[in-house]
Amino acid sequence: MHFPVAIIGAGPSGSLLAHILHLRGIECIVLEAKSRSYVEGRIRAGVLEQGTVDLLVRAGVGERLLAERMVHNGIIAGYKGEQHFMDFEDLADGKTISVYGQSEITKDLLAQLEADKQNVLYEAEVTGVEDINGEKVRVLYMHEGKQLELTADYVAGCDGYHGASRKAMPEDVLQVHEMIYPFGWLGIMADARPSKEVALFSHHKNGFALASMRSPSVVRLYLQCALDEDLDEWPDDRIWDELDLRLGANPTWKLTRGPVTQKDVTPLRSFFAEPMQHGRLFLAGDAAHIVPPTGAKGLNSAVADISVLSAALIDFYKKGDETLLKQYSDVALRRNWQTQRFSWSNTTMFHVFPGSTSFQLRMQEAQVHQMVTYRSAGKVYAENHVGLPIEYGPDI
Ligand code: FAS
Ligand code: PHB
Repeated sequence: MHFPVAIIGAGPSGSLLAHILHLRGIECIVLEAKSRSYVEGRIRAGVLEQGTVDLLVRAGVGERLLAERMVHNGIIAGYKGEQHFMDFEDLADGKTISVYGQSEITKDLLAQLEADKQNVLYEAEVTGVEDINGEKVRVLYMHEGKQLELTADYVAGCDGYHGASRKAMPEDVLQVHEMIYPFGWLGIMADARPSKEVALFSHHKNGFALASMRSPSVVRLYLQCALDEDLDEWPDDRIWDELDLRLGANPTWKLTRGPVTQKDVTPLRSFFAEPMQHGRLFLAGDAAHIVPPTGAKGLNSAVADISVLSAALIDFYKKGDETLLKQYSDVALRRNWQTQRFSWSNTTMFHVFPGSTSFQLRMQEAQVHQMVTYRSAGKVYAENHVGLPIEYGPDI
């Protein structure tokens, strides 16, 4: 079997790419290691940049998103028990962010691919990508216990951090840059009414805390914790008490509590690989870069990569123009370096590093103070949070 484009992974980046290529009649196949229900059931991101919403709507898969999303016109930044609203509509020229679960986006995309009878093969784990500098790329995969192979003009590696595609990049070509943070996030999902209109990010001497949401009746909250934090040490009441403390509860405001439905610890890491293209292999999303969730950039930067990669593949197959295919890595990296910077600076501003001195804590508080007090600093923060412009979008 030969395809113009073989896509590895049916997460948000792989499924969106397949859908956009289908809209322009470019044939492709998606190979996904897991079952459809497993992929749809993964609880991950939930905050969408304006650019992500715009592309999903333009691609015709935004109807439920627009109907069910919550629109946030800013965030609240907390420090020293104070809470300061940052008005993004004022600071970022009317742009907003949307809350709509990643699993919902994945369901919408996979349903559309099925409705359009697109080639999505589930439980088909790719075990190797070869001849990426040849005329045709060979993709080896396991399906129903059989080792199979197909070829493609181009391969899009959308298989996440642990996937096969990045491993196919020659060692003498690929450079990786990484930072493992000395703390994690203890995250809970709970059935409760959100206690604020927008997300509340808070700096506290005990560590960072974040109050976010998924819907008017489901909240998602996080506490900075140790990487090896023992969840047995954290009964629900202790979590709520510590969240209230770090988020600045006071006689007139405290969190609305409810049954905790999910509890987990997530490590924090900054990682990116360059280049994002070699030969006929293109990396996108978590396959090329991981950001700590402090800026909610993971899903959004994956979609931004797909915006550029789909535009490049459409230019090639519809106009025979390879220019953007050749520029893909430079263009995608230019924006990813900025989302990496924002996620790293947000993480270092709001989290308490082990062994921090009182001077370092004061400097963090001064940084948050600067951001919520001086318009110039507030604008830089807001423009990054709502999402930086995406240089290229698909002609659809
Ligand atoms: P994904 O990892 O989503 O998709 C890759 C797909 O490839 C998967 O379906 C996988 O099964 C498949 N695959 C892997 N290896 C394969 C192989 N060899 N063959 C075939 N298929 C293969 N971001 C935020 O902005 N906010 C958050 O709150 C947030 N929370 C997160 C929580 C967790 C636990 C994790 C891991 C990430 C979180 N992220 C968050 C980041 C997340 O949203 C990612 O950025 C996003 O899923 C990236 O999408 P993809 O690049 O499509 O990769
Ligand atoms: C979330 O809603 O899960 C969320 C929000 C903002 C972040 C990270 C996660 O920075």
